[in-house]
Amino acid sequence: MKHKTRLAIAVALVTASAAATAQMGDMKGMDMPMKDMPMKQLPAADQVHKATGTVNKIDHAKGVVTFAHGPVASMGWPAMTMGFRVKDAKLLDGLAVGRQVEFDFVKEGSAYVVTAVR
Ligand SMILES: [Cu+2]
Repeated sequence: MKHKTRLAIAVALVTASAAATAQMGDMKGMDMPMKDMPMKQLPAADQVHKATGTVNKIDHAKGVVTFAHGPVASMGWPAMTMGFRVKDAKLLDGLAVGRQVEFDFVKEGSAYVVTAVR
């Protein structure tokens, strides 16, 4: 009799623990999309982002420089190649294709605008 009770408790415990594990698994699954939710990660509009990159292309007419840039943690960006507008056309003067630079940029509407190059 005592044996049976113990067994029942053991089974109940295992079941409860399995349920808890399953639940944690579910929560873990939910954790990912929550972390990726853009609303929480959206940087402030006037935030200055810093990046390093190699100049890939310079378009003086459009005032656009294309960088192969490294990851930008403040934007949640991986490394990629993309075009940036420049705040001031003079910023393009010191650039040359292949040159490695550090640069600052801000988000202006849907565009990314370089504000400084070092
Ligand atoms: Cu990018």
